[in-house]
Amino acid sequence: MERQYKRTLVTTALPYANGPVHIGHLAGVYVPADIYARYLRLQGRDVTLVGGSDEHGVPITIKARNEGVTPQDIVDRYHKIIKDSFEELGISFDVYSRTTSDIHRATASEFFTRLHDKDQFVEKTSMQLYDEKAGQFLADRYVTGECPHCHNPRAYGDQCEACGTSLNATDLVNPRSAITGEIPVMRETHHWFLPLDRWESKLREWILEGHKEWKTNVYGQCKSWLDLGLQPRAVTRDLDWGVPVPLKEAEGKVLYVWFDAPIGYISNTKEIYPDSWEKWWKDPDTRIINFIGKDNIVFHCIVFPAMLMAYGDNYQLPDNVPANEFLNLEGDKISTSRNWAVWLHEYLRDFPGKQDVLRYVLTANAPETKDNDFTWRDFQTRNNSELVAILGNFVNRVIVLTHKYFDGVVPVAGELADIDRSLFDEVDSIKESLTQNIETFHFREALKDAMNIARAGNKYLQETEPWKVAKTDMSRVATILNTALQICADIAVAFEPFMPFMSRRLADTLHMGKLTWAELASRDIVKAGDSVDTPELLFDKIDDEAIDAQIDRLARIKRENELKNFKPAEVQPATDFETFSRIDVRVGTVISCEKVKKSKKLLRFLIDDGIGQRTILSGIAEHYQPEELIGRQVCFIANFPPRQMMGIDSEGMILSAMNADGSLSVITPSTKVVNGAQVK
Ligand code: B3M
Ligand code: ZN
Repeated sequence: MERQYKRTLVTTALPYANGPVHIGHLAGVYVPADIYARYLRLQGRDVTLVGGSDEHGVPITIKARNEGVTPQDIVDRYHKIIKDSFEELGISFDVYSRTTSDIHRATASEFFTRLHDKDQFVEKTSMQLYDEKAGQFLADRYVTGECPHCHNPRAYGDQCEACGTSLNATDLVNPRSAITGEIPVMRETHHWFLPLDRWESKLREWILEGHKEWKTNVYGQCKSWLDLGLQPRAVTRDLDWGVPVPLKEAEGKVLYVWFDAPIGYISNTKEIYPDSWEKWWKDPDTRIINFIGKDNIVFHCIVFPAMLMAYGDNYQLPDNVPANEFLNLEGDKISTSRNWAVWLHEYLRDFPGKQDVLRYVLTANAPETKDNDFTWRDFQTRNNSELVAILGNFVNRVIVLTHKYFDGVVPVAGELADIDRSLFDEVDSIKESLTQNIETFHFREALKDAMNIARAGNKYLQETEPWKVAKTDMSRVATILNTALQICADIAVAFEPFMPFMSRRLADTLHMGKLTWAELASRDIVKAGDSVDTPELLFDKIDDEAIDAQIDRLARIKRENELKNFKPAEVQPATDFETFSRIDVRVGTVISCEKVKKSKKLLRFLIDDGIGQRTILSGIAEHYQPEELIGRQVCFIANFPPRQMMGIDSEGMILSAMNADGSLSVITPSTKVVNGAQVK
């Protein structure tokens, strides 16, 4: 029997305030969490949705250093962007706060002090990486180097993003300071460690025995961590940005960001419930659910629970941590540093009023069990052929017909026919699957269930054809449209967690009050005699132009990254003038140019080489339209022996330079020269 709880605390990973949030964050954490919290509210259950900005950590100080501003400037900027864009997307936080708040610093300090007073730390003096030029220790992202596990050359001091391994800075091979690029030296320092090994058996029992129902990707990662054996983890850092360690002997040290950040869930709860926050954290009648991305599993399933166990005081542990995998963008990993992302605040600017479309597409493509991909074409297709053509079309037809035949008043239904009853039965069974899927965090499947209500409605209209029946039997039309209007109301309820803006607009059109999950699939959500507003399209088509603009933007970013990261090929081994002079490079004018049939790469050139004309084939068809080369002067090697390709004799080789993105650019003289001129 499923345990009954009095309330649910839903937490969401606190995004680092060193940049805006992007669609990967939304698909991984915030849209699923909001779906779940909204659903619980529709069920009339007591729920609190907690969010906030994670404002400490080295990425923020590095960004501040690079911009010549303070870390507080950085977090103030991005906390606002993140908070405002979440609000505009309809992420229904009960609190969205920040870890530079006074209440957080006090809560995190108290948490550390309590563990310190209970002797829950191990103190260690160890040798750490130190940058003599910058005059500071190198923790976390302040140092990069080769990952000892997967040999990723750009692993960080706390984690390798390639294989997800959590690292200590001293584990890195060939470490380099991210501040000065210098090779760090080792210097002695003193830190406080959380002895995770002490909690290993309790964690093993709690997770591996007690939570077999967790998602396999979460359960699996915890098991492999526990099987590896847990090690003490440093919870303090030699940094000046963070929550100061509340010990006089710890001058100049701060709490490790991953120690203070999860405590942010507690401080944010305190902020909105100053007198009753403890019932959300220390009452076994509260169910705690942590929504996170897969790179945060260890911190939420191993480290923070160990901290809560060490603290004691009846702190409750999460009942589930439904971590998602990663969302990629157009086949490539989303990356803040490479600007390879769709930023939420930019989406909201470029697609005003289309919050629901993004929520829908990110849920439909959510990386719930494996990494998945977002493409702009898929975004457009789902909007146009699912939201417009299925959902919006059904609702619009029903409301238009209600106005056409009954002046916008819900008609009285007569005796139901079999087809009417089977529609209601179908929505009944959809509701069961929909509820089950949301309860078990299968939001992609749940969204399909919700869309099946609209599909069933369309099929019902097609089969009952009220526009034809209207010629002979208006009472039958009344029953059909009353039934169809109930399905429209079902859509308003079922989609509220997924697309709250559309849901509210539709509910208002149907003059529905507060929505409840209980009314879903009932047969009289809208009452005969109630009026229905004039229809407004719930969704409109997204045209190619809007999508092309986004695809072009990404193409520009890709080119910029390629140029930025371009490393010229190694210079060839030494040669000499005598060898070079045997290669006869000439200038010629392109008389004609055409694609070679059945070849993707080859262009056929006829060149005036000053002596006569020669045919040369060149593999640049993917980089040039033939007509743009006609009349141009090109450089070519004149004394290569003729070579047959695709049955054509090619007499020479046209010279091109390869750009960072692999594109080819033909070499031409800077001023017009005579055909046949030698290149020296
Ligand atoms: N700031 C987000 C991340 O690792 C991290 C989450 C903290 S949740 C307490 O991208
Ligand atoms: Zn690695």
